[in-house]
Amino acid sequence: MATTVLRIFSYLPNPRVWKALIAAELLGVHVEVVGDKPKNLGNWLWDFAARPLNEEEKVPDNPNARASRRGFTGTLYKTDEFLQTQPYGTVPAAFSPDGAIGVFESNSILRAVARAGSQDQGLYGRNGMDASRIDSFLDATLVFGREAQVYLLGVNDISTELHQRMRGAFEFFLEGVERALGNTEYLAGDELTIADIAFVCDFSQFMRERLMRDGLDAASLPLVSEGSEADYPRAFAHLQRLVQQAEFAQYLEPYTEHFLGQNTDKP
Ligand SMILES: N[C@@H](CCC(=O)N[C@@H](CS)C(=O)NCC(=O)O)C(=O)O
Repeated sequence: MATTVLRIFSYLPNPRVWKALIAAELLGVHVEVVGDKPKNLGNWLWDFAARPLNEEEKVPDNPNARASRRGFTGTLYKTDEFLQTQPYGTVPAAFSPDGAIGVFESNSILRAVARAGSQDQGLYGRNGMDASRIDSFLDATLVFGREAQVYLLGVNDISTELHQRMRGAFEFFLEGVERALGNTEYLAGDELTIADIAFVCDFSQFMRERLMRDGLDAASLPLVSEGSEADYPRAFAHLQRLVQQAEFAQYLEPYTEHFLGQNTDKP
């Protein structure tokens, strides 16, 4: 049994958690995952020792009761210890195996897994400069991911401003991806790295917009990603190729079927 390098608490399934799980599998390390469906996470104690709450604990005067901040509504039960290790109080929330150190932001959780593996595997580059280039893509992906989060949470009641902002972020991000893939086989060079893992998970999450057309239709706005396969062929081919790789496929094949399905070239 591989060593457990991290514990993650989150709603499940969550593409932000898949980043860490894909890296763990590629590196042969183990990440423990604890959590529940998104709608059930309000009935959980958010803590290193996360657990479902008893009925009598789900009361407004529970000292752990806090107003949700982003992506959730209503009350969440977060312990003081949770907020000490997870200052933004978000999930996925990762912890060192003893719970002493909190790691937050899914790209940083991904980095933590990569650092726990052997450098010989090259997943976080083979030297400091490689790692810095990989970090550059991870940061660009986070900026895109944040825009995508605001957009997807607001898509049912979309404004023209929000739509335009997402369109700009989408084009900016994908132009960079497309250009990078014109020079190298993978995003950050000629090997698979965590930059590719973050790209696949965050970009696939954004593509959920194609399953959320109602709000756009009501506002007579097009999909931000309308026709983008033709504009960014390398980005989509890269995504498709990685989604077919076993470590990615178990999570991402069903998740991307709605836009890659018809192109998937299976033996
Ligand atoms: N950029 C962050 C996003 C994390 C995030 O925003 N999580 C939200 C749910 S989507 C959360 O935990 N919200 C807690 C709250 O509403 O209090 C990441 O990649 O980990």
